[in-house]
Amino acid sequence: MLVIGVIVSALGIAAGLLIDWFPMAASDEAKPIDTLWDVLIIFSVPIFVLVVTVVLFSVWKFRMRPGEEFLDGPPIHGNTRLEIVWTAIPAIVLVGLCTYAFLVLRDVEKADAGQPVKVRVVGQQFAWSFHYMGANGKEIAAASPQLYVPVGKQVEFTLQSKDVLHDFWVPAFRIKKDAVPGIDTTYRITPNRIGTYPIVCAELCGLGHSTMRGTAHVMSQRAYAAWLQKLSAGPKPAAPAQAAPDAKALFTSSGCAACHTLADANAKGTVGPDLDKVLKGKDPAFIKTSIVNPDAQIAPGYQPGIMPGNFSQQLTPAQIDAIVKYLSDVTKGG
Ligand code: HEC
Ligand SMILES: [Cu+2]
Repeated sequence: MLVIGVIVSALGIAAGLLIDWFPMAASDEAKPIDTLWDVLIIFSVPIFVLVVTVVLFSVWKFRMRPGEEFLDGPPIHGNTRLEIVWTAIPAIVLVGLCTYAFLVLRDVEKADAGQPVKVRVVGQQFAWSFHYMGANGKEIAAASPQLYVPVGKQVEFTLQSKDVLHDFWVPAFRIKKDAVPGIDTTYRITPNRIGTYPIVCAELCGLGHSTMRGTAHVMSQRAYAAWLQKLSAGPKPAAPAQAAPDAKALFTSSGCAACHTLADANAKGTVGPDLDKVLKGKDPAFIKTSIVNPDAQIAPGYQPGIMPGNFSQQLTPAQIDAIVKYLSDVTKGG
């Protein structure tokens, strides 16, 4: 049994360490967390194997044989030494692992010297928005629908929610936390790899939960400064001549495509109505109201409160008009 146990444990640990459990790591916090995970695997696999081996061995060795149906087991009154050993060893292992986990937590939550980059993250069914501080120390009026952070600088997120519980998570950064209506929660990470990484909501928050996704851009410090400059300068006025081709891209980038089907934009979302079908013969005024005030009239078979009600703030009036014209044009035929 001992030989089998040792071999299976070794195989289990090897498999546990070889499996790529986590996505690409893009923050300083990821490494200690991933190492903690590996150490937990090294300790838990042999304990799992030991327990399962003893159970299987006992089932086989002490099983009831024909003719023993009415026999009682031998009267055993405990074994003090054995009980002390099997209580003490797990207690020592647990206290050790908890201490180690606590040290990792303290390490990943440590504040760097100097001011962090502060980002206010607001969750709302079913999108994130990101609010930044301007050079004058005031928050920039325009929010960003995507996250931009500089590489190599600690970032402090303050999480808020406008409606229900959400949970802000960039798996590449590893740490996540709930956004709770009415209170601010915070956490810090230090991005250490330039690239783009998915953002997900990790708390079931309604029918559109699975579409509550975004993109985190980790940029060089110089590119970040330039981007922030652009954000504080405000949105560029939309050029009317470009409105038509832009609208298709807007339809996808504003998140409409995640919930709606629209053949022209190659969108296959099924959370909301199929716009190719329901908008046929509808006038632009109806389409506009459906976007800026979705709960004014609910499409048959759907529920209110699923389509986000804040597109009139997220998009400029020119962008909304472009989407309305685009939807009206592409759903006319057929
Ligand atoms: C989270 C999912 C979701 C997103 C994102 C979303 N919608 Fe909707 N949409 C819905 C649902 C659900 C309905 C049906 C309920 C209602 O009428 O409000 C709907 C209804 C509509 C309607 C009315 C259809 C009808 O026949 O009444 C239009 C038009 C529409 N959406 C356009 C858009 C556009 C344009 C965008 C992007 C700017 C968008 N939607 C983003 C879920 C979504
Ligand atoms: Cu959510």
